[in-house]
Amino acid sequence: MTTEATDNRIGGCIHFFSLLDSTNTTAYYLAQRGLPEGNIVIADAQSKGRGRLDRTWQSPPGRNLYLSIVLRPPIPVSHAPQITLMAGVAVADLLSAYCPGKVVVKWPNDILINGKKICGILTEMKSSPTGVDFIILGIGININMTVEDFDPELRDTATSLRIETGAPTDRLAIAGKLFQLIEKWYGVFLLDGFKGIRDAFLSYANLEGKPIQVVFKNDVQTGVATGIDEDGSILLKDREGVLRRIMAGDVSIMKG
Ligand code: BT5
Repeated sequence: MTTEATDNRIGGCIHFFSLLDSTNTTAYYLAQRGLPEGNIVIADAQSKGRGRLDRTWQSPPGRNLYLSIVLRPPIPVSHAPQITLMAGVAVADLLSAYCPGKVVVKWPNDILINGKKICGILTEMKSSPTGVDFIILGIGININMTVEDFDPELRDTATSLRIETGAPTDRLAIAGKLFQLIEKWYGVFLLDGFKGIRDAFLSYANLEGKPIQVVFKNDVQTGVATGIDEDGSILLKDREGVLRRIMAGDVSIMKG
C-alpha cells in the first residue's frame, strides 16, 4: 500500500509492506530506480532484517517499527556517516518524550534506554565520482516487544518502549512523530552540517571522559573518549596521550 500526503521533505510518500526481507534492501532497490528523497519503505515484519557487518536484526510482525528512508543529500561521501548521527538525535528526541532523561545514543548507531538497546540504525550509501547518489537510512525501533518476544540471546541486552514504560504504544503514532523529527534534524543538517547536530548528539552520548574500547573488524583501540569531532568522528586519547579520530566501530565503555 502506498500513501501520499504533506509538503514535507520526509514521509510525503510511504510504501507499506506486510513482509519484506529488509526494508533497506527494498528501499535501495527502489532508490536505484529513482525513488525520490523522503520516500519511506515500512514493513510490519522482516525476514532478513540486517544490522551492520551482516548481523541480524530481529524483526517479528505486529510489534515494532522497521523502516527505511531514501535521502539524497548534496554532500561529499566522507560526510555520509553523519546521517547516522543525525538520525540518532531524532530517535533520541522521540524516545525521550516517553522516557525523559533515560535515553543514550551509543556512537555511532545504537539508542539505549537503561543500558539496553531499543533502536539500531543502518545507513547504506550509493555514491558516484561526483558524490552521494543516495543514502538509505534504516531505523528499527522496538515498540511493543515483551521480554519473552526477544530471542533468548537478546533478552539481557535489548529492550522496548513497552518494557520501559509498562504500556503498549501505537506504532503509527510513533512513526509519525519520528518523521517529524527526522524532517527537523535533516533540515538542520542540510543547512549547517554536523555542526548543527553536534551539541544535541553530545547531550545524548554521555561519553566524554569515559575509558572506552572501539572495535572495528580486527582492530581494537582503547583510550579515554574526549568528545566528538566536527565531522562526527569519535575522539580518543590513547595511553601514550596521542589523540585519535575514529570513524567506524563498536564502542564499549570499560569498567574501572
Ligand atoms: C544495528 O546494527 O543496530 C542496525 C539495525 C538496523 C535495523 C533496521 S530495521 C529497518 C532497516 N532494515 C534493515 O534490514 N535494517 C534496518 P548493529 O549495530 O550491527 O547491531 C546488531 C546487533 O543488535 C545484533 O547482532 C544483535 O546483537 C542486536 N539485535 C538484533 N536485533 C535486535 C533487536 N530487535 N533489538 C535490540 N537488539 C537487537
